[in-house]
Amino acid sequence: MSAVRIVHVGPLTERFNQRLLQGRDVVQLWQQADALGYLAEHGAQFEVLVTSARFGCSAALLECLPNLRAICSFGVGYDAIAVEVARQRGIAISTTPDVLNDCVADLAMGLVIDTARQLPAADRFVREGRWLAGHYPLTRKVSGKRLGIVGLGRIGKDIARRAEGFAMPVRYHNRRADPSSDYGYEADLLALARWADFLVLACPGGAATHHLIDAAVLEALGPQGILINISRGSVVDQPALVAALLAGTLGGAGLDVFEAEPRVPEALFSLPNVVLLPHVGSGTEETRLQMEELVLANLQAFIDNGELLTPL
Ligand code: 8YV
Repeated sequence: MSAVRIVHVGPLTERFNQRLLQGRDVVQLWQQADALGYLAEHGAQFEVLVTSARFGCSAALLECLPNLRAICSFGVGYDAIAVEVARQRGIAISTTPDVLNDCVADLAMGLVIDTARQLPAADRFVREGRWLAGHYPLTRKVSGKRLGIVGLGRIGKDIARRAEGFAMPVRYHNRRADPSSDYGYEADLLALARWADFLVLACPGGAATHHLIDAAVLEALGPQGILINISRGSVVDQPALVAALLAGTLGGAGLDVFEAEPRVPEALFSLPNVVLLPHVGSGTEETRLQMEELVLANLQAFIDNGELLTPL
């Protein structure tokens, strides 16, 4: 049994919860009737915290853990982790980058096609017997259309590579141009939205990108434009998005993430040009297993030699 005490803040799969327990001194915080009361009494014992992109780690939680040295998170997003507070205290943070790029990029392209060709609505049309009464309306072509990417990071680049297979010209918007990329850089997000047929959001969440996609960007994308979001719901001004879709001033939206997950605006449920997914970007057996392995490998490396494998 390792001497390092670990606090596990939110349940993942039962398999992961059990693997984490093997040979380690782990307290599952969600099993405590009064988690904050428990931490007020015992918080000083913990050196490592295990969490996920969803559960994160707030500044208030960090305050209860005066001797914490590392946070190992399941997921690549860290917008729910109080990163600045952790940095100031010298707490190391690991996430699970790269292992989920394929699945998230696959899902982004899936949403591009599903939304433009209205596959879920066409499927409902067949299941409800409506084909017997007439043809499904025409939809929009994907191949050769212009794809704008907001956030050309690791996942954004994998989306761009896939889009090339569909002969789609790609341009991107980042805070700064990426010298390692040959794709066209657009410093002005509105100009990218005006140019794009599809605007795909692959940037991190958090304060720096909060409501980056506002009513003006949606208007620039326009009645033929389609918004795809596989990053974070907070990047989009969701009421503005709903209003644009209901008014028909935006052509469609394929969304895997929402501002107040798992709550999704019901006004979108009946729109055939909107595809709604329950945050499943990385949600395949293969990828989730690799994410698990990487969390455990980070944890073990930290316990063994004080170093994380994939630090932020
Ligand atoms: C999470 C995610 O893994 O990686 C991320 O940032 O959003 C997902 O892949 C999932 O929500 C579990 O926390």
